[in-house]
Amino acid sequence: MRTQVGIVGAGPAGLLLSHLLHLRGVESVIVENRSRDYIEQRVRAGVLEQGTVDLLVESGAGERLKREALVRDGIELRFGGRRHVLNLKELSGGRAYTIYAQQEIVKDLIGVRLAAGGQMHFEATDVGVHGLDTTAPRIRFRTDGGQVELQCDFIAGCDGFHGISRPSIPAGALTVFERVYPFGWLGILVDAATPEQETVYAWHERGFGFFNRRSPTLTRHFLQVAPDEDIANWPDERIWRELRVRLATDDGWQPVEGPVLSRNITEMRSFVVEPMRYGRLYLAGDAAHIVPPTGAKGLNLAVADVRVLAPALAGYYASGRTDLLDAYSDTCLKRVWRVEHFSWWMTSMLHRFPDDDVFQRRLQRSQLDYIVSSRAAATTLAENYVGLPWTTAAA
Ligand code: FAS
Repeated sequence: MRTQVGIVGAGPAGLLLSHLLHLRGVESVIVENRSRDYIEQRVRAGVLEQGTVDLLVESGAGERLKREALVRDGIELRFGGRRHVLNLKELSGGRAYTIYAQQEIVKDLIGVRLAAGGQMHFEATDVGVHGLDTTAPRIRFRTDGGQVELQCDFIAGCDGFHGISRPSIPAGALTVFERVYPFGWLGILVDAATPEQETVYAWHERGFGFFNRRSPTLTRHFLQVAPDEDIANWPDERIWRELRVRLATDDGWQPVEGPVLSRNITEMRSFVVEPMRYGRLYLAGDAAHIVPPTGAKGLNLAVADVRVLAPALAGYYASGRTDLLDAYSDTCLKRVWRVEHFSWWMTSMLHRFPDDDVFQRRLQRSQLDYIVSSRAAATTLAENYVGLPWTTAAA
């Protein structure tokens, strides 16, 4: 088989890249090792920056998002039993954030790709990339029909942190920057109708707590737990008991309990590789960088990468220009490191660290008190949370 751009992975990065390339007349084929059904059910992110929403809507992949998503103006910082709502929209000059589940974006993007005749191979096995430092790289994989070799001009490695693209790059060609946090997040998705309210970030003696209203009938909660925690040790009642304690307020707020639809424990790490390219292989999304979910940035950063990569590839086909391709990694890494800092900062401020002492706790509390009492400090959080404006024009 032959195509212009071979894409490994049908997550938000791979699917959106294929869609944006299609809009620019560039052909692509996606190779995904999971089933369509599995990736359309996989619960992950749900907080979208203004820019992510604008790009999905402008590119024609946001019709359902516009109808069903929840647009939020603020977040609530909760500590010392008090609630502190930050109006992010007002603080950031009118930019808000949107709540719409990642799996719904994946469904929408698969929908627009199929409607446009897009080629996607699900449940591919033995996926491998080859000839990366040649002008004819190839993706090899197996389907029910047998062994396939997909010849490409370029390969986009959009296969996430545990994919095969990044490890296919020769050792020494990449520099790795990493920080693994000494805790994880136990996350639950709950079938519970809750009244309108802002996303809650709680700082508590017993560890971090989180609440967000994913839809009028679904809520998402996270609890800080030990990094090697076994989810079997957390029956529903223990989860609710801990949420009631960590999210408690002087005015008696209580989480609305309901059937737990999904649960998992996510490790927390910050990870970046430089450069985000090797030969004709371009890494995008979690394949190149990971942020702890405290800043709600993972999905948005994947979108930011392909927003740079799509016009760079299209520019090559339109006029043979390679300057945007050559600048791809440096362009993306500016935003990557800004977002890495914000996510590390939110994580450091809101979690208990095993080795922290009362001095560390006082510093965290002072940071929180400063944010809720200083417009300058609140504005810093706000503009990073809703997403800094794109610095690069969509060429
Ligand atoms: P993805 O991981 O989404 O997609 C990669 C795709 O490649 C997957 O479909 C995978 O099946 C496929 N693939 C992997 N190996 C392959 C191979 N060898 N061959 C072919 N295909 C292969 N972010 C937030 O902001 N908030 C959250 O609450 C949040 N929760 C998360 C929970 C979990 C458990 C995880 C892992 C991440 C979470 N994130 C969250 C971050 C998440 O949203 C990612 O940043 C986002 O999925 C990145 O998108 P992609 O880069 O497209 O990678």
